[in-house]
Amino acid sequence: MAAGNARIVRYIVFAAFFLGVLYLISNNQGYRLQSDLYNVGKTQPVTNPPEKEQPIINGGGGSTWSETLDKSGGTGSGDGVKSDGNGVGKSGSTVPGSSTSNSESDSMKGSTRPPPGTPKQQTDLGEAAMALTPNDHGWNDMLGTAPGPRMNATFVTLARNSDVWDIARSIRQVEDRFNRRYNYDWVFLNDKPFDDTFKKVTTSLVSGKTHYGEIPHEHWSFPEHIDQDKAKKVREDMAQRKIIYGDSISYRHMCRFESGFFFRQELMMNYEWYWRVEPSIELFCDVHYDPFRYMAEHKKKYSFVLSLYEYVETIPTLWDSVKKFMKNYPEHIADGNSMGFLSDDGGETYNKCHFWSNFEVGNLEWLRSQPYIDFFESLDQDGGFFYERWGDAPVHSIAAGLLLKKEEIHFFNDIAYYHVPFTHCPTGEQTRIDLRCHCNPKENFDWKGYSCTSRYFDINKLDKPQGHIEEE
Ligand SMILES: Nc1nc2c(ncn2[C@@H]2O[C@H](COP(=O)(O)OP(=O)(O)OP(=O)(O)O)[C@@H](O)[C@H]2O)c(=O)[nH]1
Ligand SMILES: [Mg+2]
Repeated sequence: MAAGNARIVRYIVFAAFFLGVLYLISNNQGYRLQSDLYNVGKTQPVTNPPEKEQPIINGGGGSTWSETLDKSGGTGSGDGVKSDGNGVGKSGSTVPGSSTSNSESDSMKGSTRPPPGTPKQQTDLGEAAMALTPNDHGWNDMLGTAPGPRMNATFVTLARNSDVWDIARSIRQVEDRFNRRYNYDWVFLNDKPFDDTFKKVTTSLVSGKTHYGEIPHEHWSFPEHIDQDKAKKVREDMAQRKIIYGDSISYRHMCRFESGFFFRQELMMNYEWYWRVEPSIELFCDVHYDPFRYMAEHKKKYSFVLSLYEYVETIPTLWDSVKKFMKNYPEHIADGNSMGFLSDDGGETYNKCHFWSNFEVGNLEWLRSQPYIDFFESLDQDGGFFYERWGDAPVHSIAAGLLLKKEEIHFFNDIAYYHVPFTHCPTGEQTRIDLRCHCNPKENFDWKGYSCTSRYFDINKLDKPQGHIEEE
């Protein structure tokens, strides 16, 4: 009897030990899945992933902070969902809230608004088509990681350490309206080393990887051929005439850098597409699809949301330089270009129209191509970045207008945007409702007298969005 009791006790002890081991194994597995999930969004983009982290030119301050900050509690980016190592959410079990609700999203057809908490669901994430309109499947799937492939793309911001809180606001909006579902990387560039606060705050807000680069001196200084005395006199004269930023040296370095160097910083060489974001901008509507993928699939190279006339005092001889370039490099001028956007007399004079470059989604390989580099270097030799105050907006716009076919320039009506003092609020009430916009349509600049956007529509023979007549 005693022997029988001892055997039962042994069985119980053995069973308890076995259950304990089982419990430990299953807990461990759960932990591993969880950490996979939260690390995966910080990997490189799907297409042409860079082999390794690249330091900036001259071995300056390029660094990657995502790995050094513990982000495994979520990033504060909406639902905190990350994508897998391929940049897309895994179908099935690892993306929270993406269990099985195909029928649910089907049943939402016709409505533009999913109930709060509706889980996103896609079975074939890698191949999923983009929903471009409310009638397309998946339009309402605004929770969780977005389906579909990722482009080799990054956000890019030039900023000073003192811009940290203004860029934080911009990032928050870009993440909430778009990137929390896509987890694209973000490259920050500065002529000085970024400080820890800047890195900590921005890394905590971006759902993709963050990279920080210090701009090499030769990209942020006077080229040798510039006559310093002449440049100084220009600044003094512009200060007297109260031309905005007319007396600023750093603003001129900024404009020259954005015109000719940002796209060839070592960190940017890892990418094919960029979306430029400045401090204190606003995004007023949800971005329902991937603008990078839209650009790639529709063969676009450059895009804009706002256009206007440049302040002539800052570019008196810019067009002379452009004409010199056209004469010297006729082979770079595209057939079917947008000269009609830039000039009212077939190229004799510049009408000052330009795309506002504080917002840009564009192709980096185009900017790194020989035609663009020849264009920039030709302008740079003429010295107008310092002898006048040429902005990167007219420089990029004239390049896009002359070196690209006109179909390669895209207007994003559905990306609602503000940079002081102008607003692009999508035309058409239904569009604004579908996109859940919070901008005041009365502030939309597109059809006002000082905008060049009508001209863009005219030369491309495009129909203006419904509702534009009421806004004009
Ligand atoms: N690192 C660095 N960034 C700068 C400097 N000056 C401007 N920037 C950045 O360059 C971009 C354009 O500068 P802004 O001052 O916004 O110029 P702007 O848009 O023409 O003028 P605002 O109306 O003042 O916005 C922004 O992203 C700035 O943060 C500078 O001296 N150093
Ligand atoms: Mg700005």
